[in-house]
Amino acid sequence: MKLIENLEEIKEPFKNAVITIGNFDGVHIGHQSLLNEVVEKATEINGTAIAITFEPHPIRVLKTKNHPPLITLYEQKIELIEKSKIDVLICIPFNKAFASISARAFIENILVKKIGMKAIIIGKDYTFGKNREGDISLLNRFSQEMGFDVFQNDWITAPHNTFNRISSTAIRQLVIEGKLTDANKMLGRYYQVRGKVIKGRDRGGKQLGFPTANITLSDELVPKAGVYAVTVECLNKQHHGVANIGYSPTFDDHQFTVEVHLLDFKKDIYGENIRVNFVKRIRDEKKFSNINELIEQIKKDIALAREILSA
Ligand code: RBF
Ligand code: MG
Repeated sequence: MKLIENLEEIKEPFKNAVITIGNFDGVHIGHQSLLNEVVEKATEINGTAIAITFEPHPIRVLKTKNHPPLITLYEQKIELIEKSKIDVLICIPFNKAFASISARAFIENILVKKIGMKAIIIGKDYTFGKNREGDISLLNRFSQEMGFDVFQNDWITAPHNTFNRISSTAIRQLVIEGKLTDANKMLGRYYQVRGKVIKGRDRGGKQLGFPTANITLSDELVPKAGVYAVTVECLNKQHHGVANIGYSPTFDDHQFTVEVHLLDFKKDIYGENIRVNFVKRIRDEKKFSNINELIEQIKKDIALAREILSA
């Protein structure tokens, strides 16, 4: 996949460009189906499969207060889109000036003239351009005059819970509520956070016998406090583990931490960048009346995590 992070890099239109545009936060199974359709259509017409997205995410630029936490930060989004066999990913630097371009000018000058759009496939609720004027019906109006086809990608329904369709909003909500099994179904993979291992309170190993790697997260979206069965990518290997998210209420330092205990693992990983995949929620965090009760509970958590992760 070719990554283009600046429109100036595009010197001539792509051959038979089949395009999709979106924010693709999470690159969930709905986005994946859209990207697959683009790849299929491009293959049919011997063309170029192109995804266009924006960086930073437009909600970061247009909505300064209370924007929702992103499911995937830029790097992970690129990695996930790359898996879809898209030929070219164009990440348009997004700012207020760009946001003020009319939908018509965006379609005509950028999509058609610069990129060479011959077909576009977008989700039915997607809007773009100044005042969000750009949508499927506007594209349909210009399609003949400007010479491209328009296809609508239908929503994928989510049969298993309260949300009736796959969406980034639904996934954020599920992760915040700790409903990782449902979130994972919508993502088509395990929800992942990334971060660096930092020095903790030096208590897990010494007092409890279960050392934990404490993580400063790069990610914004953190699952609800509690204990989870996880896999951890670290030093180019995948390990099994248990994560604890929360305030460790048995102690009274009231410090929010995200920590993982790796199973059958002894190395020092301070300073390493690691990735944690949330496979399944095990339980709520609890305040124990003594350390031994906490230790007994952690042993049970580990046994359960082993079962979950070996299934
Ligand atoms: N601390 C608590 O106060 N309550 C808990 O329920 C709790 N559950 C944990 C489960 C696991 C699997 C792990 C690894 C840690 C847990 N902790 C819990 C956090 C523990 O107190 C912490 O790792 C040590 O205090 C070191 O920071
Ligand atoms: Mg620790």
